[in-house]
Amino acid sequence: MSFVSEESLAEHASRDSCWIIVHSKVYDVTEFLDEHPGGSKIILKYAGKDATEAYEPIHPPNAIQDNLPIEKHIGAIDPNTIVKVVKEVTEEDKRRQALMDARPPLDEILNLHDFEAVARAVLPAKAWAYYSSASDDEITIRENRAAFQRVWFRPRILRDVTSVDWSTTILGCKSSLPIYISATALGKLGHPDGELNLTRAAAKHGVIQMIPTLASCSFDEIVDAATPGQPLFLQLYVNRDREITKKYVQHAEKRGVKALFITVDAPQLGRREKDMRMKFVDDGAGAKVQENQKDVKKDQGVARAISSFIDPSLSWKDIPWFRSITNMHIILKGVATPEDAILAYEAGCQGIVLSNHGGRQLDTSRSGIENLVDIVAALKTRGPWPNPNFSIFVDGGVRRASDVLKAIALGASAVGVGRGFLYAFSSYGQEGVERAIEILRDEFEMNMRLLGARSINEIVPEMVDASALRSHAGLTPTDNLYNTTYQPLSLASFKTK
Ligand code: 173
Repeated sequence: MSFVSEESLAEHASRDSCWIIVHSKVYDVTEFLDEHPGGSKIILKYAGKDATEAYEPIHPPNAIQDNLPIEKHIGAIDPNTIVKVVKEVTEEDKRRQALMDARPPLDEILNLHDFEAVARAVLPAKAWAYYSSASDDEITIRENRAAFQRVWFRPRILRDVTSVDWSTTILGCKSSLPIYISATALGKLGHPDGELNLTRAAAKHGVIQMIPTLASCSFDEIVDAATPGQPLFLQLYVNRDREITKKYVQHAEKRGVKALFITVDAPQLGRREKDMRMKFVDDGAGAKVQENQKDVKKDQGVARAISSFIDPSLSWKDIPWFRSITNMHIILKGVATPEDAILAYEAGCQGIVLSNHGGRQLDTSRSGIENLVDIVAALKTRGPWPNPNFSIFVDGGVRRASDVLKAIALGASAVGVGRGFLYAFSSYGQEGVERAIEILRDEFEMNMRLLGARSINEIVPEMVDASALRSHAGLTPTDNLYNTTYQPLSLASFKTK
């Protein structure tokens, strides 16, 4: 096999003819330059060179192979002769490395907010902006926290709580906690091992991971990293080309995925302004989105740039089609009203996630925990409750086991945690995720004892007072840990000379 030579690479290192290397393969991207959602400038920086490092964290794994016409696949490169782009170490890199070296020891991390504080300090600005951002004025992301504070406990006493058990079954799969790891995109922005940090920690601790469609690692890499029989769910963004979605779904089922969580709250991505402001920061790793292009919108952040395949025409009419292509459980992720909860139930879905996408979609939409109350009441009018064939999940703003217990008391089967685990691996890798799980486990033990519930079944509606949940005003003690890690939005900055 002959490799593409260094000489020919050098000849194709300009706007007129631009070859780049990704994962030891050479691609001719000349005609694609002006179509690149991230702008041509960033690609040209790697003309004739290896772009893998910059490409990896912000592209779905097979983006190039799958989307570039085959005649543009030039060949392979001898891995030993790859022309590396020597990444200069910036002052910012040095500052972050110093913070990495000075991270609190893991055993001094006491709660999930601590991971968030460390992640905020050590992540590249672009990654932090992408992960932490929410839509518009970021009211909903903060409401997600505040809403849990409006639910108060009504603990029972003298119940012999010597042994307490917080394990449960989620969609037929055993779980050591009433929590699953919710899908979050682009894990490699946070850590070189990306989502595999979650897979490995989940395997060790009996937790279920929901694989994101837009993971940085490929679907198969993640499934391969799982232990035999480890339960996995899949989050699905539905492609405009249904054949692609069908193949993806059927492949997932073949590989043993147990449930399909179809995201239904993102026909278009929300405007996340922290992420969008990053287009003004060129750290050389792909953040600078759009400068001189007319055909791509100037205000895209990382997420919008890679989400154009998502089909906004998705509708209730598609649900029977999903049922016809898979036997996996079908769960709609992003339900926010009793009307839609009932439609999902009548459409034969096996469950719903009451979610506002971590506050990243419609701003000033209500929290999942608040919607839970209305939705359970509506479903009770349609048949026996709890219904073993229809599960309700909640996500958004979960930082404590007490948040989870409140959701369970109000009728949720389990709760999704996205950013909490994302920040754990962004700051400490797999060990961080393991520590996060241990912290939650300790919190479950303590809170269940104090609540007088010895098992998940004993967590009943009478154990909470949710009468203030609907009230969006009022005095509540400040959630200091959350407020300290929360980064306020910023306004446009003046030009500096
Ligand atoms: O919330 C998100 O950022 C998200 O779901 C997404 C969607 C498309 C591309 C990248 C991320």
